[in-house]
Amino acid sequence: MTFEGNGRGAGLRFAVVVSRFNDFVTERLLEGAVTTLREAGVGDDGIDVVRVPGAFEIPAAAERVAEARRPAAVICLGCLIRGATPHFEYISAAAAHGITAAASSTGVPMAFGVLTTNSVEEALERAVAGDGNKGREAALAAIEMATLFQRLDAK
Ligand code: INI
Repeated sequence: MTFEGNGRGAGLRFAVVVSRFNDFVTERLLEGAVTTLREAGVGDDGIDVVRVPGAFEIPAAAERVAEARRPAAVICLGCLIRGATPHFEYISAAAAHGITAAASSTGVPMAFGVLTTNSVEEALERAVAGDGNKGREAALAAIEMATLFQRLDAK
């Protein structure tokens, strides 16, 4: 048998964990993600937005919202710009590993929409409206994984 997800989000609930650091970028990622969820048929009451200070805090909030609200998937959004912090590598690695661990410990799929870029320009390029927006890309991955897991769980 082949198992695959699809792009239909109607009736599902998603959580979006978004960090405020570099919010001139992350708010655009959030817009891309929410627009994509709505286009896929997710209702407004099916979208929980959880705000955290920075990318470092995303994994803990992603794990907590997954346990507390049992969404079909969690979409993680943040923005790290190299040079803005001497500990860029540490925070990037902590976010990536932490989100992976949160998905494993909760069984809830998590999409990685945390930008790690060399410049502000690179970050803005990935936060444009429409295709190319990494928040949109993460939302599409979250819908596909949520519907894939539904199929795998079906008796
Ligand atoms: N958080 C980010 O999301 N992006 C950054 O570029 C960044 N910089 O540059 O430092 C950043 N730092 C904050 C960090 O994520 C935590 O919020 C902070 O260390 C408190 O735990």
